[in-house]
Amino acid sequence: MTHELKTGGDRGYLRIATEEAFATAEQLDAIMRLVKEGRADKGTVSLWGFYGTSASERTTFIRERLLDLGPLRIAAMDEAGIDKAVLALTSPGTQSMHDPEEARRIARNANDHLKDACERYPDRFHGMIAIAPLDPEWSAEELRRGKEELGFHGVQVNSHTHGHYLDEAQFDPILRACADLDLPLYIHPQGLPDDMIGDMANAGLDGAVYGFAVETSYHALRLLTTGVFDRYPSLQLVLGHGAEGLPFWIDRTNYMFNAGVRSQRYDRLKPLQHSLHHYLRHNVWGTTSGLPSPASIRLMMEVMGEDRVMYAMDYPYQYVPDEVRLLDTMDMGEAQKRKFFQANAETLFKL
Ligand code: 1DF
Ligand code: MN
Repeated sequence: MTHELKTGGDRGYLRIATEEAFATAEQLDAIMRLVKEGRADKGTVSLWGFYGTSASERTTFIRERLLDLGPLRIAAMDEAGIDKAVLALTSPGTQSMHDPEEARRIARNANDHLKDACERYPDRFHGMIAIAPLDPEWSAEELRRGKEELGFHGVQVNSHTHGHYLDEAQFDPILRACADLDLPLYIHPQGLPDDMIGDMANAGLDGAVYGFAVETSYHALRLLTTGVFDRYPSLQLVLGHGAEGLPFWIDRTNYMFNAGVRSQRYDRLKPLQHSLHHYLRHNVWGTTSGLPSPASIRLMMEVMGEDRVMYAMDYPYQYVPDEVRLLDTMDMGEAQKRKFFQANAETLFKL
């Protein structure tokens, strides 16, 4: 142990964790019912068939901690020196559901439940809005309620909705509401769609270990390459897990994207107003959830800019206080470290 972890800014910055998960009992019950009735997609069966039923130490901890928005979570934050958590309804949110009425009810109740918790701990908890992408028009209204009535700071969409992606025209009301309301759009992974998962679950690689990054980086690239940020230049996209690897790949992605546009092979690939690098530096923010790696963080800062990289823990999926110590002591200027742990999150989420 290098140093004691305390809240309150003893190292010159507060620590704000920006990808922190909670669940509601109603949400988990609905997901587990789909799994038991054989109506969930393969990715959900792989994840929640395990997290929802296993009696292992890890899964018991995760279930208990997801459902808690009270003293257990505050104690865990105190122990890891986390001053504030930006909280979102855990993956897949409502996106495994088939019935729009059920998805709307679960999202609305989760938002009200989170609002109560934020009122109990106003200096520790901040809320992200849950929506029901199955019903984009309702979701746009819920975004307005979430911002104006609940005082929330962004929206988390758990990647695809039954294999459909936010660049598709049906979801435009959601993108438009995010842009109009100035709400950051956090795209968080979930289980892979049936037509993508292939043999990945058999290989044990479908989840947070690897598959999440494949599917979520694909989702983000669809938004970048189809011109969503030319249509909505003010829209701000947030990606976890080192921006899902995009900063590492961006030169090759940009080169081959341009080659694809020039070839006119693909109907959907049209010239954009800017290079893909430009969108990473003007429309995308990256968090370090589950990726406490100074080398990766420096790469993200170099590619995206040091004003766009933020700390996240990914509680309760990756609750490792020693990772906070590692990042406290990474080789980086004081001002830059304060942006990373505190100031960038305050700016983006208007905390
Ligand atoms: C895992 C991680 C599962 C995250 C998740 O949803 C999840 C995991 C079931 O470790 O298997 O949301 N995560 O946020 O990193
Ligand atoms: Mn997460």
